[in-house]
Amino acid sequence: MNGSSALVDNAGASQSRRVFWDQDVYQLELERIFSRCWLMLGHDSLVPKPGDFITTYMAEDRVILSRQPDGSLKAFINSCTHRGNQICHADSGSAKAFVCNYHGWVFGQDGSLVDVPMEERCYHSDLDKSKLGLAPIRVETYKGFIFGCHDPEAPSLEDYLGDFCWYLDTIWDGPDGGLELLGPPLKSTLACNWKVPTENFVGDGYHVGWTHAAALQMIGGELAGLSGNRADMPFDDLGLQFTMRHGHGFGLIDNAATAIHVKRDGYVKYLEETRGGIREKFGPERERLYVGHWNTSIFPNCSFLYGTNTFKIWHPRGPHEIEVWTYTMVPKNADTETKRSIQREAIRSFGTAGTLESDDGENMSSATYINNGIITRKGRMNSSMGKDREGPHPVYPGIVGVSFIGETSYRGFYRFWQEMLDAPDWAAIRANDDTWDVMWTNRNFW
Ligand code: UNU
Ligand code: FES
Ligand code: FE
Repeated sequence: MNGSSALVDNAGASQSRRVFWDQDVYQLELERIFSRCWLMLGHDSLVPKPGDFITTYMAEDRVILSRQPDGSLKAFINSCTHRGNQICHADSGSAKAFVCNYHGWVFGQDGSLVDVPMEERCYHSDLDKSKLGLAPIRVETYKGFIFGCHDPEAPSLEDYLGDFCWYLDTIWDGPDGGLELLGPPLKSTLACNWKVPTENFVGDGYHVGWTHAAALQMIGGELAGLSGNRADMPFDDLGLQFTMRHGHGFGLIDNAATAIHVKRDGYVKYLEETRGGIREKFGPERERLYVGHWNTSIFPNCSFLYGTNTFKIWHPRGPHEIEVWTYTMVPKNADTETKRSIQREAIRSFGTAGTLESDDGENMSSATYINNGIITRKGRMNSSMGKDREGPHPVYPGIVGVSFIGETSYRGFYRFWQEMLDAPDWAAIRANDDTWDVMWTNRNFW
């Protein structure tokens, strides 16, 4: 498909509404995106000791992530190789083995089948246990964040994150030891397509002053000026927007990292005390990032706000529903009270009933369900803002848009989404590595 009938039209910066609605698009996403990309599983801090495990999802597949006796990590499908029952029903814990409820097959911390009730009497040495371990999943970590991937042909996690590592290091490495995730996650369901919150977090600077007008007034601080899109808003000087190979991206609001924090000690002080270390370690361009607020998505379905420090996984549940898992991201070496105050503010703003979270929820649902109308569904959505005001940048990797309020990272997200849907395998995606950004590089904006 091309032009106006394409799901994604890169030149025209528009998308078919079917991307939020159609069951066959969703099935293709499960096959071509969720079965082949690196998906966020968690963080080292959630499984610190040998034997620790969490259960989570990769799209709709249940998985177990388990810390091994040697400190490494393994992940496997949480479904018994006998008759398929779900094995582990706990959200997290510590276990020497996982025992299936149904007939009692026992799987080790590494997912191997280690014991079968009455094995000799029932199977007469005919059962090859070595072939009946839980289906393994590739696991790799970057700066403590744990990802899983089903596709052996996918690039390494570091290559998949690509240029985004340069940005992520600023906060995932930080001044001294990086971040941790505070769980257990808050869980809620939202009646929306998984890409609506993902696109919102990757690059929707436009909605902040409008959707969140009342909340921003209540909070005050650096973002109060955005409330209601005031005419004196410094449009082009608010920050920048970034998109990368593989669809990751974020929007930066300068000097606003701690904007949602009502209390001005604790985290605010922590960032002031540590920004010098960031300048030394990473240079002034990344010190700018360190003291700015980020709204971010890691392709396909993990998002976070740095500064606000809410951390989200949008688990799809069909095309029209998601389960939202919300953690809090905190600096590992901050003191306990600072961590607790970051967590309180993150949950107050972007927890299940958070002031800003609830502002967004109705839009997410409306942007999805409106498309049950057959005529409505045949229309398109527009993401053209700032289209001629972006490009490769002399300092910042990837493609950079000139204002926080723009749709650069929307365009990058949907460009790669379509590429993944079209590509038969990772070899085909790799073949585009040198040319993925031609829609930007043929002009020299910066
Ligand atoms: O809604 C958001 N993504 C947002 C809200 C971003 C920054 C501050 C407040
Ligand atoms: Fe943007 Fe309605 S104004 S969706
Ligand atoms: Fe929002």
